[in-house]
Amino acid sequence: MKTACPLDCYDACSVIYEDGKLKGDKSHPFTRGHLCYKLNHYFDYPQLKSAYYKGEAIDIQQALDILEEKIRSSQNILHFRGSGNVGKMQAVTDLFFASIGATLTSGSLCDAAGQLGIQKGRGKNLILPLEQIAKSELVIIWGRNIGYTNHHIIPFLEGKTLVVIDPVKTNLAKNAAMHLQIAPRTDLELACMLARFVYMQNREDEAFIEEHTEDYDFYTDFIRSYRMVPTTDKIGVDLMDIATLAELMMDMKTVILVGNGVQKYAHGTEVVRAIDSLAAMLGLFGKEGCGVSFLGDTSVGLDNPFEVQARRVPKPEVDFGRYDLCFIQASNPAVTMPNSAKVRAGLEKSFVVDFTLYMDETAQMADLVIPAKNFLQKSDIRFSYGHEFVELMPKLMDNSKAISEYEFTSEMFRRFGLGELRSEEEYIAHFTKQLKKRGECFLLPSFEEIPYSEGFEESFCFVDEVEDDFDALQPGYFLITPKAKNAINSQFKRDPFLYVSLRSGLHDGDRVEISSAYGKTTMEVRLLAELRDDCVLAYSGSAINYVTPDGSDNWGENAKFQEVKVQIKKL
Ligand SMILES: Nc1nc2c(c(=O)[nH]1)N[C@H]1C(S)=C(S)[C@@H](COP(=O)(O)OP(=O)(O)OC[C@H]3O[C@@H](n4cnc5c(=O)[nH]c(N)nc54)[C@H](O)[C@@H]3O)O[C@H]1N2
Ligand SMILES: Nc1nc2c(c(=O)[nH]1)N[C@H]1C(S)=C(S)[C@@H](COP(=O)(O)OP(=O)(O)OC[C@H]3O[C@@H](n4cnc5c(=O)[nH]c(N)nc54)[C@H](O)[C@@H]3O)O[C@H]1N2
Ligand code: SF4
Ligand SMILES: [Mo]
Repeated sequence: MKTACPLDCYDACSVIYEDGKLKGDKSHPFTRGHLCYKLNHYFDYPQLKSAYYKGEAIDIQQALDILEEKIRSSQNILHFRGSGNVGKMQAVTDLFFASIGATLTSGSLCDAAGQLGIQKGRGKNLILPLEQIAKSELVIIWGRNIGYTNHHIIPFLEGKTLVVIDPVKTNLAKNAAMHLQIAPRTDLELACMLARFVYMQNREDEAFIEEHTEDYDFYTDFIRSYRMVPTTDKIGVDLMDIATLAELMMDMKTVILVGNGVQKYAHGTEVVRAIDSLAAMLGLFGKEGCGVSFLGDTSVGLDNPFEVQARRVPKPEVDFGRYDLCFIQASNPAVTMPNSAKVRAGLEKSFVVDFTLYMDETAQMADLVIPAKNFLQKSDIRFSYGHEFVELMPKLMDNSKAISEYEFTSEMFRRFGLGELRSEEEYIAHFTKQLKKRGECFLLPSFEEIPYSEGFEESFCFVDEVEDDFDALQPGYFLITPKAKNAINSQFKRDPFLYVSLRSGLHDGDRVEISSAYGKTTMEVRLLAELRDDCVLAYSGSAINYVTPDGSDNWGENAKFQEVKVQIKKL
């Protein structure tokens, strides 16, 4: 029986469920028969078997009675939905919470900064199809750790010249033709330096610039405002290496795989826009074997029945303590949101309902816990932000001890006299009928073999200014906080350690206090030879969010986990 992995991952694997086991789908052009640790160990992490009220097991109907009463007596309700499961049916709950006047969220903890940067340049953030990646000659992996987060793409990179831009010498960097181990937070400067080399040699794509872009002169003024020597010093790599990479880009069909890592900053939007601008200068859009792939926007061209008008608060700015009732769904903010001390103080103050799969930190703090069905126990459909395939996720088994998001919403509609929801099948069909097809596979509604081959809706708009007042020279280490190999953020096997460089003076097993202007925590140290001396690293899902900054990036949409320097003290 075929379904798909529900996790928030580029790969969106097609999954076969057979004899109680989850296996990769050999016939799928992308999954090619392999899953990863997370799905291979899915059943090692048992889901909740009951609802809980103040720590006592109760049945689901009682839990819904309590919730109903609480909603009726609350003035100020928050609906906070995370990315524990990225199936489209997750959002059905928005219909209910919007109808009762609750506050929903906007923006994200994830990729909203980069997404906006792309929209400002290209208009739409279209997904680059795998075929174009496979047809490229040079692949630049820029702040994306594909060995951990996107490993099914590796076969598509075979035989290509690989360049990695990452402050960490990732496994892929070790095997790449070139690794630019830049200082964190210098990607915008690097993009501008690369563009300067192209400009100096008059190797820009003049026809493309003429036909598809505007204000190129402002862009060239902008890149020339970065002086070569001080900027290269800041980036922390050899100027010759930057020149060499520029040469490669001028000569080869280039694809850039941009990851989440470059945009966890206040100016993340401009960072991604600067990378896109470099690509536009070289005419990398609308051509075979070329393009820039970020976390793509699956909502382009999709009519989504769960899109609602509602009052919204930007996700990174949510203060749980300001609501009488916080309804949290598919998220573990006690761990995954920045500034954990503030998040936890807020959760303690408010009445918290957690609709979730596991008894995680947020569930342990919740007043009421509602057990969710897992992806095998409900119907859904999922898109990918990394490739063009869409997967159906039919219900394969039942579970009377948990409730699906659809069932929950339908019951709440009934209790609050909001009328009948459309049937679950109708909603799924609403999505399915918009898909394109190739053989047996479904493709995104916005799928184009070569995105932007007809140009952009409006001219491409280059970056020409950036607001950046972060003091990179302030004392302390840069914090790198990426994704762990065997976890999806706080789910599955977390990695709790603080990684430090060999020259940090610390040893494996040392306990340290790590602190910043936002808070502090203690962690156990592991040495990591692959790290620059000016950085420390702790994975998503660890205790690191005690030191990360809350609040939004400059455009008010995204978290900025790495906009901070941290101090380390041996205990
Ligand atoms: N330090 C640091 N923090 C980060 C990041 C980072 O890189 N570094 N990354 C950020 C990013 S990019 C993201 S996307 C966020 C993600 O952060 P979250 O949205 O909090 O995602 P998860 O940690 O995956 O937690 C998901 C929860 O969803 C529940 N769940 C799983 N499946 C279902 C389901 O089908 N139904 C329901 N109702 N619940 C379900 C699980 O019980 C789990 O507790 O974390 C952010 N936090
Ligand atoms: N195994 C696993 N897979 C996952 C997830 C997971 O938790 N675990 N989470 C999923 C989610 S929610 C998301 S959003 C995606 C994100 O997946 P990716 O796009 O891979 O993002 P990250 O792992 O956050 O960071 C990627 C790389 O950016 C580097 N980096 C950090 N700072 C900088 C910088 O300033 N400049 C540059 N150039 N590089 C920098 C890091 O060292 C890291 O190697 O992964 C998804 N897939
Ligand atoms: S987490 Fe990603 S790689 Fe692992 S099975 Fe799911 S989609 Fe595939
Ligand atoms: Mo994410």
